[in-house]
Amino acid sequence: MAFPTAQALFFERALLPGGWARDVRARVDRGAFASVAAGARPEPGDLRIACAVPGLPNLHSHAFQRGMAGLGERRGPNPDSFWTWRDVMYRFLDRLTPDDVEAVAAQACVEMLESGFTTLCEFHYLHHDADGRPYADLAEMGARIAAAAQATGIGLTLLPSLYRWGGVAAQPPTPGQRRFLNDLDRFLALREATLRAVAPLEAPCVGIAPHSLRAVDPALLRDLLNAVPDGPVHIHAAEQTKEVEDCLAWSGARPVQWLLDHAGVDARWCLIHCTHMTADETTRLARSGAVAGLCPATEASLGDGIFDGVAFAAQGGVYGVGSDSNVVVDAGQELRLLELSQRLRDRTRNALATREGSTGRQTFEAALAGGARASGRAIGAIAPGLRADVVGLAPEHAALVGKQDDDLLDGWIFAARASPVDAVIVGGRRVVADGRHLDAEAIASRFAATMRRLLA
Ligand code: NGQ
Ligand code: ZN
Repeated sequence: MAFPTAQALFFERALLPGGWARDVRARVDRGAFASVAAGARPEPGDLRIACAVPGLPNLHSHAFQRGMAGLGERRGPNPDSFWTWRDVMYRFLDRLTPDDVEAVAAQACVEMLESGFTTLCEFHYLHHDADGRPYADLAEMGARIAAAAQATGIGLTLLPSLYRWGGVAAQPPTPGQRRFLNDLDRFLALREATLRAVAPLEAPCVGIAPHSLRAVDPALLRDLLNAVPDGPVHIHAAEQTKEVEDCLAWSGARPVQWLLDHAGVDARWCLIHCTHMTADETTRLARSGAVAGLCPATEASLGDGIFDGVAFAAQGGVYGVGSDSNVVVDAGQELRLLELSQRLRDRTRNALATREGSTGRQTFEAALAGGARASGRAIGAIAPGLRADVVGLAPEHAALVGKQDDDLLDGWIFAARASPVDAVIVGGRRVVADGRHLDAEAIASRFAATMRRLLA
């Protein structure tokens, strides 16, 4: 679908880097803001939005998992855990074809956009055919993620994942992992093919994602970092206590500690989850400039635990949010659950705010900055030079009506039942109007056909 493009946007109210402004006119050139001026007048042809905030980056997703949302909620014969969920997930992905992945990913992207996410950082490890053999195009599956992003208009950072082992200390992979596996040489070829696959997109980014310290060994991680010296590096770390124990038994260090000690963790890095850290790891991670990639809805769903956001934020740690397993896809709800989980644990209120004032505003701006850093794209604010990614909130929505400025963000994040996101612009192109993605119907019907077949 060709999305309508705007040369200029006019916001009655907008959240700019310096705070809320009125009557903002933003000119767009090749998908980026060319100028942003407050106190301006609208001109004919401007795309008008009542209340505009920057689009949020979704810094961690496995899009195909949207197809199994709600299918991991049955008690089994043995105690259920993250690891039994992972078995369900492996069985679900066993039969997925490239067409299936594209259909499911497109639906996930539509839902992301409708909820206020405008960039998808896709942590992509489902590379090979069902028998574990690579496709003729090594990046066949990555190309389907790119196709879904292109079809829906969402910005894309594609993070092909290097997955070599089945557990720490180079344990052999299990059959359920056969579609993920590569050695370094084939991974680097896959990455080249991924670069070609994303080339038709607007301002794409390709990073790397060593899956976890369970899936790569130290020498492989070092060789990977040497081979790809620039761009985002994402890795899962310390999501489950078993992972921490296994890592300690193998190396004498906890996962985040090991990475900080050995991997050169800096602002290029995004460590996903970091649920289980000591106070020392929390301080060191905050100082490293790396992004903590938090996925509160999935972390709750999988029974991971609660990230120490209060200490991390107080020490200037950089964080953002992701929808990970896509069990729910909702930008506002991720921020809500992030804050509420801290309150539940500590029996406090306004836990993640590091200064007086709106918690919604502070967590929203944190997630913009952290998500932008993790994405490696020029995004995260309504400012010249950055991608023109904007979310419009409906001021008449029940959770927003009568409110001003920061209260609008708090209303969205903490008090809305249905999402108040009504307009979404990505790279200057309108992809959501009146809360609906412009191609939502066709994408939903492809998704429905795929799901009926998969679940029959
Ligand atoms: C993943 N998901 O890669 O999809 C993982 C599960 C694993 C989350 N950690 C697999 N939420 O970590 O081994
Ligand atoms: Zn993940």
